[in-house]
Amino acid sequence: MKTADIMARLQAKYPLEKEYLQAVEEVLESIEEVYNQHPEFEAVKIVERLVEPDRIFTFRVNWIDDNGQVQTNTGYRVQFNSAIGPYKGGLRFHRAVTPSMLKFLGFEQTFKNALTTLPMGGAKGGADFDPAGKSDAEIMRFCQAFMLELWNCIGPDQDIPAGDVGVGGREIGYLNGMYTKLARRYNTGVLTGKGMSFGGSILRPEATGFGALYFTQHLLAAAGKSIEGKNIAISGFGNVAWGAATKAVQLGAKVIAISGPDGVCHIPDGITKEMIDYMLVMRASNRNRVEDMADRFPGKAIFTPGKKAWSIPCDIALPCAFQNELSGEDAQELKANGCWCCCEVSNMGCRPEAIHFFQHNGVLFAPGKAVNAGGVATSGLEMTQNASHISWSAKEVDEKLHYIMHSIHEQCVKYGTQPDGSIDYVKGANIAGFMKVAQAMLEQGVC
Ligand code: 2IT
Repeated sequence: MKTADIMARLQAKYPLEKEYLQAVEEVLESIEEVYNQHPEFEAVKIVERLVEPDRIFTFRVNWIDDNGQVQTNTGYRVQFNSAIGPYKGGLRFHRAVTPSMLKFLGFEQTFKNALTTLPMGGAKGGADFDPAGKSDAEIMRFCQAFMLELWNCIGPDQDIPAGDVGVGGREIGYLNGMYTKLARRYNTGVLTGKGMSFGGSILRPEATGFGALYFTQHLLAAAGKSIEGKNIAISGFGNVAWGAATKAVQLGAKVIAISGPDGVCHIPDGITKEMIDYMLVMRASNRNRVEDMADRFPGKAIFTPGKKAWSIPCDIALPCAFQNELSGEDAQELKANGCWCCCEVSNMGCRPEAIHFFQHNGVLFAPGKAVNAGGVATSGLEMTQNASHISWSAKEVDEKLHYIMHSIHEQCVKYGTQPDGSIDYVKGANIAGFMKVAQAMLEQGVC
């Protein structure tokens, strides 16, 4: 297999699908050498099959806004790969959602889920619906209309969606209510990230951020460093950024910046519990403005419009917002300001130039599919609890999450350790995830 040949074919076939092509190229470059040492994979065209989703459902979603006007959006579910288990992955509601975005996310999810040690295949879905400025009633009607189209394609042993950007606990509640009504199935295991009163797992809301910090701790320990007292810059103020900020503070670090689409808040004394709580209020408001933090905590959070979190000097950068949010220039600015570690928490948060710069300029870097896998892993734990009709304590879930993040780090070390002893976490995560999926495909024949 030659990455260049496969990429040329995919580029000709999907010339406009930039995010998808970017995600596939990153993985293929990492695995090419190992793949070519396995002629049994090549014999059954594992890579050619793995880069294409199993199937994509596309559907129109009609709903009525608060003014009585009919609105139309497009919804999707990309069932990417089921070699190691039922399809699993989040739903994204964002105005920029396209098949390319969901194919990249489904592709990444396939490897991420393989890393979790749990039996889950990869999927992603969502709609080009923009939650910004929508009322609660509009969000509910949209979720119900979306599920009216989706319910037939999913099921607890088939495909289990969850949240992602624009889909949190509130949206999962509305989606689950409609699924239950349509399917007349009261087994609560078809969506994860549910409320605690109807089958949700304790710690699922925090899990992506907590897991990211546990992974960061392992990465720092492997480099002979610790997180205590370090300055951390975080992008975003959604569920993932909130969990990351909470755990960072618990572990003795100082979060000195959070950012949003409108700019950055510099927090020189470090984020407080009140500010972390306020992130949830900002997210729920659908205003999508980080300046609200500066208005609420004058003098403590200093807002600069149009700037990113990466303009604030820090030790550790944690992108927690959106794909390609950290550019090559951002990486250079971070390094020039003293940053020496970047753990990507968002899916494909860093541009390839940024990753290249970090890796060649002594900045420790780990990719999203390893760092953020604690979210979907805890979704897997929610599925286990639902299937066995029990619920675990916070301690039990947290211990399992710790174990999983440790195991993901070990897999990165196993497959990513370089001849000079350094760890290439991009290679490590991609090869470890790939080997598991490829082996599962091989053993199950061409189907
Ligand atoms: O990107 C992700 O891993 C998620 N949005 C979570 C998916 C899940 O099924 O919990």
